Order: sequence, then structure tokens, then C-alpha cells
Amino acid sequence: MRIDVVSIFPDYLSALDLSLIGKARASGLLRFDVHDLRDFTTDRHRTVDDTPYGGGAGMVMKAEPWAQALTAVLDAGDTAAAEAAPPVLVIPSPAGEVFRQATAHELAAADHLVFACGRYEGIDERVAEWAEERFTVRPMSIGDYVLNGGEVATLAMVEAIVRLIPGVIGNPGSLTEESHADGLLEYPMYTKPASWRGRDVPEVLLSGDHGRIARWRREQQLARTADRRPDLLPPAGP
Ligand code: 6GU
Repeated sequence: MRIDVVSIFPDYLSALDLSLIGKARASGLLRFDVHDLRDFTTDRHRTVDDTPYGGGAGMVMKAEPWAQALTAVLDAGDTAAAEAAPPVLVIPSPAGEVFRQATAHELAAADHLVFACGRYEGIDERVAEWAEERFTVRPMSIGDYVLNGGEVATLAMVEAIVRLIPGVIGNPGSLTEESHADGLLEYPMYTKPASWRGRDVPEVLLSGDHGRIARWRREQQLARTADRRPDLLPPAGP
């Protein structure tokens, strides 16, 4: 897989050089490049934003630097592959569709992902329209709160996606057992010692009875999901 990120704060993305993503890159499963949007401006001040038409607070990112940057990313890509399936352009935005584990699986199947990190009040809407002719455009939110820009959301989405690329996670079993894998939250986990500061590990986990353990874990998943995330449970029957 190939991932490109365009941002006015490319250093924000350096956290992805660590651990998981670093390993995926080193093993050749991932090519990851970050581009500075200001490198695609043409004025002396390297201007990327301007005041909004219609008035209102804040600044809007200008369209032309984005078109230049995204064109450069496309030109550096595999043109034959892009012909078959256009690259996916993820536009992080609190006004996007919510990014879920199912979205991570969908995007992990793409050959080429491009993240357009906006700052200020967003990017001139015509960039998304222009990009529709060249990419599959996916405006994406990571939840119902507001961040200052798309960089932190991109870090979260890239980590969620890259760990699903086959070969990136050493033990693929850990992918099927984790929270959200089956639409429920994960059951509680314990390790040695069996008794710690007066708190004992649930007896069933020491029983060696795999059927009982599986039933107990399922009950815990359902109870925890009902308590913390009732929105994830199917509606109760009649
Ligand atoms: Cl993707 N971007 C910004 N700026 N804020 C957000 C978000 C994204 N997702 C939730 N809040």
C-alpha cells in the first residue's frame, strides 16, 4: 500500500515513523510519504489561506495549492493502477462521515490512500469537487468533537488502517479478538499474579474449562457493551 499525507505541519506525522507503521515501511508493505502544502504555493509568503466569501470567522484554505499538491501526488503514483482503481482521497473533517472499524477495513484494501489535512475552517469546497474526477473522495470524521486540523485525525486513521494490512501485525488472532471486531467491546483481560493487592482474577479464568471461559467472556462483552456503548447493541426485540 502507498499512503501520502499533505499538511502544513508535516512534522505532526513523524509519530508514524515509530513502532507499527515504521515496521510496515521497513518490511516494504507500506510506502508512506508526507508533503508540505506550502511547497506547492507560488507567492513569496507561501500563502495557503484567505478570508471566507460570505463573511464569518476564521480563514479558508485556498484551492490552488491543494490542486498542485494533489496533482504532484497523482503524478508520482502508479498511473496504470490509478486507471484501474482511482486513489482514495480522505479529507479529515468534523463534517465527514464517521470513521469506524469497518471503514478501516475498507480503506486497508486500497492500493493508494491520500490524506488532505486541512487547518483553519476547512478547504475551499471546490477542491473536493475537482478531486472527484481523479480520486474516490471520502470526507471523514473521527468523532463528534472538534480538532484544530486533520493531522491528529490522520494519525488515528492511518494507524487503524495500517495495522490491518496482512503481515503488519505479528499475531493476526489479536485482530479478531479485539474491541469492535465483532461489533462488541472486548472482554476484560488479566495476567499474573492471580491475586494482586487483595484483588483476585475471576475464578473461571483459572478453571481450564474452555467452554465456560468462552461463555463468561461473551457475557462480559455483552454486559460491558450494554453499560458503556448501548448504541452498539441491536435494538431489543418485542
Ligand atoms: Cl477528521 N478533523 C477535525 N478538524 N476535527 C475533527 C475530526 C477531523 N474528527 C473529529 N473532529
